[in-house]
Amino acid sequence: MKLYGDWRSSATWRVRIALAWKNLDVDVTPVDILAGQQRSGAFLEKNPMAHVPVLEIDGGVHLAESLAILEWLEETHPSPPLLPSDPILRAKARQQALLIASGIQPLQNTKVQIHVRDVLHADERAWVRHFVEPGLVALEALVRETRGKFAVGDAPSFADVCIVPQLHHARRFDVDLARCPSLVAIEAECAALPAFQRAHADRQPDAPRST
Ligand SMILES: N[C@@H](CCC(=O)N[C@@H](CS)C(=O)NCC(=O)O)C(=O)O
Repeated sequence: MKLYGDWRSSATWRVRIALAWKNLDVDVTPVDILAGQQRSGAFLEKNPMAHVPVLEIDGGVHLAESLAILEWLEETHPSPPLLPSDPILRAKARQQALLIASGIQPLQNTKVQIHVRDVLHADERAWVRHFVEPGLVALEALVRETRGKFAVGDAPSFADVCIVPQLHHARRFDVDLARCPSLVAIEAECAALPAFQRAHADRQPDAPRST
């Protein structure tokens, strides 16, 4: 398998965590989204939406959308799992992951920030904070109902896979996490796990050496 992604992309980071959790090796091909490489003709053939990540699997099939990739990994490599066995808790884990993937991340995306800054002539960092902080406060309320050591019970799930990169991104934009103590505690639990450590943005080959 080959993963096309950017070290700083939270959606790519989700897939890296899942691959590492399931002990799957992939070749990584960096796609520099600040340089616009996701809009090259070669990349658009893999994902016409011009988003990373893309996972290339056997037979030259390209999968995009990080949560669709997580679902495919869970179906094809179920052990160790990233979803609880109880159907309601599975739905809760997916709900929390989707809250981030559909309700928060699209509003902070690089192309959105560039539009806010260069076309609307507004403060893109204030824009990000405006949407991300209430999104995380809502997630905190959901997580309080389901959490153990992790977001849903005592094992990592899709929810944690999304929470870790999202909190890292939030800090880069000075989002106030004071009202999200559960999310911060869960992030600390995840940070102790080797799979989450290997997947960290700063440890990727395309990350700047200084970070
Ligand atoms: N819903 C997609 C979102 C993917 C996405 O937005 N990726 C960002 C990086 S985190 C991207 O490629 N942005 C390109 C741009 O803003 O031009 C997923 O979960 O994979």
